[in-house]
Order: sequence, then structure tokens, then C-alpha cells
Amino acid sequence: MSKKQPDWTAQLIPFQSNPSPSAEPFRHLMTYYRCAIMEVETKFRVLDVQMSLHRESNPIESIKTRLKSPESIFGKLQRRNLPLTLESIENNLFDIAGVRVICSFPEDIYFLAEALLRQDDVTLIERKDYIRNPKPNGYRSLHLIIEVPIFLQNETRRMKVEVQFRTIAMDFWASLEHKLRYKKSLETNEDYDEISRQLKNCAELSAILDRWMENIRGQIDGAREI
Ligand code: 0O2
Repeated sequence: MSKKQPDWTAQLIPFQSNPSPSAEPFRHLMTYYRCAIMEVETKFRVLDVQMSLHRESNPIESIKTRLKSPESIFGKLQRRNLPLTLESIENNLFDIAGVRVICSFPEDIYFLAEALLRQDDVTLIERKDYIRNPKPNGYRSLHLIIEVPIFLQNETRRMKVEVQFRTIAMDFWASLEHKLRYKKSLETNEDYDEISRQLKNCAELSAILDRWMENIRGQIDGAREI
């Protein structure tokens, strides 16, 4: 028998200033975030093509996008004791729209991030550099919260988007760590400390791999210029 899922959208609606018992405003907001994802993804596709004109290959390996689910939005508002309103979502949650850019090399990440931030319509809200300052568990990635305009029929809205930049090695580690951490609640495992230590070692190895591959690229590019 299928378990009945709670209707999170319906739970958000009664708290809205708009008394209409309809999920329309929430759906509209999610659509605006989806549009913002499209805008940001296009910006990266353009940069990737343009940067490939000056190099042998494209700096971007792949782009993944995701819209936070209503369940996750609702859960995050509740955990933080925030009002369950659309206004509160826009003002407090900056990762509703997510764009993950997977690059070949760490230095490509910084080129792309700077190129993005130079664009007239992009505003930087927050920057967290977990590549230069990895998290204690070994997590590496460059996170930017940016604001971009979306051009609708009768208005322009500015929407926040979380951009995560990772190399293939960083993404490999983060994806597996995420899977291992959430598959079984790792915190309750009796070997938690040992597992955490091993995961951190793997993160350090992946950082070494990134630097090594970048050096090899440097050698190849240097040899080509001679
Ligand atoms: P999901 O499903 O990927 O969205 P905040 O997002 O502000 O509540 P925090 O920790 O201040 O939380 O933000 P931060 O550090 O920018 O991290 C946000 C996102 O980065 C996470 O989103 C993950 O995607 C990723 N991330 C951060 N730390 C780790 C980590 O240790 N391991 C892995 N695998 N990913 C990490 P969510 O909301 O957790 O999940």
C-alpha cells in the first residue's frame, strides 16, 4: 500500500498573505526559480563555448541543475523556525535554485566564477570557498549565491541561485560521501570516527589528484607553447 505523502504546498498556503486557498503562488515562485536556473545555465554554456575558443578543450565537463523540493523547503523553514510564507522562502532560503558546474581543473573553476561575476546583471550575495578552505570533513567546492534577473512578460524579477563549482574529483568525493552519509545514519554508526577519518583521507587524495592533473596540463600546455 502506498504511503500517503503530506501535501507540503498546501501547508505553506494558509500562511500566505494571499488568502486564496490555492497553490498557484507557490507554483509561480517555483517557476521563477526554474527560469533563473535556465538563465544561469545558459550563461555557463556561453562561457564554456567562448573559453573553448582559446584552448584545446572546454572547461566545463557537465552542468547539473536542481530545484529544491517542496518537502525540503518546508523542512528547512521548520528547522530554522522561519515563517512558512513565500516571502520567507525568498528572503531566507538561497538554495531553492541550484546549479552545479563540474569543471576539469581547479583553475577553470576560478576563471569561470570570475567571468560570471563580471557580468553586469549578476550580483554576488555570498561566496564560500571550500576549495581554499575545505570543510573539516574534507568537502571541497566553491559556492556562490548570486542574484540574476529573469525577464517575464510584464516584469523583471531578481532571483537568487546557488552555484556550486567542483572538479570531477571533488564531485566524485562529494557524491559518494553524500550517499554514504545519508544511506544509513552515519552519526549512529559505532565506527563513525574511523569512517570519517577515511573519508577525509579520500578527500585529501582527491585534492592531490586535482593538483597533479593540473600540473600535467601545465606541462602539456608549456610544451605546446615552445
Ligand atoms: P542539497 O540536497 O545538495 O541541496 P545551508 O544550505 O545554508 O543551509 P550551509 O552548510 O551553510 O547550509 O551551506 P553550504 O556550506 O553552502 O552547503 C550547502 C550545500 O553544499 C549542501 O546542500 C550540499 O549540496 C553541499 N555540501 C556542503 N557540505 C557538504 C558535505 O560535507 N558533503 C557533501 N556531500 N555536500 C556538502 P544541502 O542542503 O545539504 O543538500
